[in-house]
Amino acid sequence: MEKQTCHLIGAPVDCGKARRGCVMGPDAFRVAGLDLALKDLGHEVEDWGNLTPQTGPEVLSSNPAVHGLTETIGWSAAIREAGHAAVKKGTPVFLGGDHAISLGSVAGIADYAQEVGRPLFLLWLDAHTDIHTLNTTTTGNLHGTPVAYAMGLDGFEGFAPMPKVPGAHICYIGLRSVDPEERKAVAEHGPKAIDMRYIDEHGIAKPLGDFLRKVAAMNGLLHVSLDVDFLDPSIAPAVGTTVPGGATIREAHLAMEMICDSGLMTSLDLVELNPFLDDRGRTAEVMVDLTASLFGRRVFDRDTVRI
Ligand code: 4U7
Ligand code: MN
Ligand code: MN
Ligand code: MN
Repeated sequence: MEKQTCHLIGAPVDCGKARRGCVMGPDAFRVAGLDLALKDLGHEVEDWGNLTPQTGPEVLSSNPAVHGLTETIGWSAAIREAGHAAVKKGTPVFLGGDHAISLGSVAGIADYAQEVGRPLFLLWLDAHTDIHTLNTTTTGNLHGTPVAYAMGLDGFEGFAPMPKVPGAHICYIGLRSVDPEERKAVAEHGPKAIDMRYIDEHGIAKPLGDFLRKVAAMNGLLHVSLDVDFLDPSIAPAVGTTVPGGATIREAHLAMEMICDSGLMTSLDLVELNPFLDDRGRTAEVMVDLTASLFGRRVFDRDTVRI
């Protein structure tokens, strides 16, 4: 992999759900040695520290379940601005924070994609589809909404409009918890939805390879959003929304290695790590190891060792 300049953008967002702790996520990634892992691989690392939310007028949703809306809108604006500035200079790595950070990160990258006239693709590695609008969410947890916002679905009053990402440019892998309203949205708007059943039967390489080839054929930018709950809770317990039956450590590393080999990834979210729930830092370490695979760590260099 070519040498990259990685811009670490701390986004300690904790308002996208009820259970607290993701506020400590960015610092846990640092403590687990994310910067050193990237430097060891020959990349340059610039740590932007932790962002703070912008302030604005209070916004109320007509859905009484929705909470943390004004704060989330303020975070989105700050993350969007930082992401847009960072992607012009290198590879942004957004350190969450809960998945509400992607309401900002994807928007910032979409702004850039529009400027340079290239299509943006999203690879969403998650147990969940995160495709609720403010009208369909029953929990009111905004970490369950960033894909709907990216696609330009209605019901995001109060959020600045963003350049739309078409459903056909989105691929989920790892799904195993999808709400009825979300199932309808996926069927209607067409993101590719690879669930765990599909991975059990066919493996992860085939659908991921197909998607990466599509991104390459269209000269797309690729934003990867890695939710801790993509992984099986037995290897990654530090997340509020554990769902059994997730990706194994090898399925996850293979995905990272394939993305790396494609050379297509232009930005990354690491989200939903709740260090308060961790077991001696092991989830943070798994996430750092996966990021290292994404940025080129290998058991063997295939150019020098015959496999
Ligand atoms: B995450 C949920 F109801 N769908 O809307 C919701 F199951 O970023 C979960 O993927 C959302 O962790 C999970 O609250 C959001 C729930
Ligand atoms: Mn999830
Ligand atoms: Mn998620
Ligand atoms: Mn979660």
